[in-house]
Amino acid sequence: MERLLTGLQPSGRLTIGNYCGGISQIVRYQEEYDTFLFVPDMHAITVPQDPEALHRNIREAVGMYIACGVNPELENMHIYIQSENLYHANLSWILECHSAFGELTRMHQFKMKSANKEGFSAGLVTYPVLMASDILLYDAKYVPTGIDQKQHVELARDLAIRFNNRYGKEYFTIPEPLIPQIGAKIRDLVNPENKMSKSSENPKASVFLMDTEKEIRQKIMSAKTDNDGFVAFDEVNKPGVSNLLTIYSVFSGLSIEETTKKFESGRYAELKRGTADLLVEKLMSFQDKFRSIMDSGIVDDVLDRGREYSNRIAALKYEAVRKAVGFGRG
Ligand code: AQP
Repeated sequence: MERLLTGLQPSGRLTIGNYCGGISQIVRYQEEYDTFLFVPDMHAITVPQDPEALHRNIREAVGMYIACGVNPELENMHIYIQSENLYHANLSWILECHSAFGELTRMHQFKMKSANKEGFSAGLVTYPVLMASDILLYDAKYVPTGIDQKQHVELARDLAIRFNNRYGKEYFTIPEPLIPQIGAKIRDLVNPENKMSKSSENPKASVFLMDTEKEIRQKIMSAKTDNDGFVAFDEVNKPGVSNLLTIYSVFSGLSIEETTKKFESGRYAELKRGTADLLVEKLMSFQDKFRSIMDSGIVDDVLDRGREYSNRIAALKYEAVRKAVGFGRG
C-alpha cells in the first residue's frame, strides 16, 4: 500500500474548510492507502496558544476526525500526535540546514501570517521545514491538502530531491500534494477573497464543525454574495455564490454542475437556505458522534497505538538520515 499523510493544526476549532480540504479526503482514501493522520501541535505554537486550550483542542481534533468518518479500527490507519514523536523535530533541524533562508521567507503563508506583525516567532519562518520532515519521515507519497498548503508540499519535494542528490541515494520518497477538485479553497463568508480559517478574527467568517444550528444558519444566511441576482458558478466574478455552491457540493456529494442546476432558477436566499439546511443536518450528526466518542475514552487508545507505530517507522528513517549527514560516531 502506498502511504498518505496529513495533519490539521489544533490551533482552534476545526472549520468546514478544514473538513473539505483535509478530513473529507482522508475519509475518501482511507481504504486505499496506508494512512498517517497526525495532530501537528508543534505547528500550532508558531503563534501563541493557551496551553490548556491546546491540550483540549488536540484531543478534540482526534474525536472530530473519527466523528467525521475516519475509521481508527483500520489496520492501515495511524493517528498520532506530532510532539509525541521526537524524530519530527530532529529531522526538521537537519532539513533546516539544507534550506535557504530566502526560500522560506518567500512562502505565501509566512508572508501572510507575518504581515504587519512585529516580533513574530522564528518558528513561523521554519514551519514549512517541520512540515517537510512530518512528510518525509514516513516516505509519504501523497499529501491530501487544500490549495493553501500546496506550496509547502512543493518545498518538501524540493528538500527531498536536494537531500537525495547531495547524499547520493533515494533517502526520501518524493511526495505529491493531493488537492481535491472541489473544496480546495473554501472561502471566508464575510470576505470571499480570503480563505476560511480557524483563526479568523471575524466570528462570522467561518463555520466551525462544532457550531450550533443557530450559528450555522446565521452565518450562512448573512454570507456575502453579490448584486447580480443569479446563481452561477464563477469563482473569479462570483466568489461568494461559488463558495456556497462548493460547500453544498462537498457536503452533498453532488457535482458542481448538479448543484448549480438545483439552485439556478432560484434566488440567493434559496441557495443559502439549502446550504444551511444541509450543513445543519451534517454537522449535527458529526457533533452527536463526536460527543459519544469523547465520552467513550477511545481517543487515548487510538493515540497510544499511533504513537508507538509512528515512532517505530520514524526511527528507521531518522537513523539512515543521521548516518548520511555524518552525525555521531558512524
Ligand atoms: N479554507 C480552506 N479550504 C480548504 N481546505 C482548507 N484547509 C485549511 N483551510 C482550508 C486545509 O485543512 C488542512 C488543515 O490545515 P491546518 O490546520 O494545518 O492549517 P491551515 O491551512 O493554516 O488551516 P486554517 O484553518 O487556516 O488554520 P489557521 O487559522 O490556524 O492558520 C490542510 O489540508 C489545509 O490545506
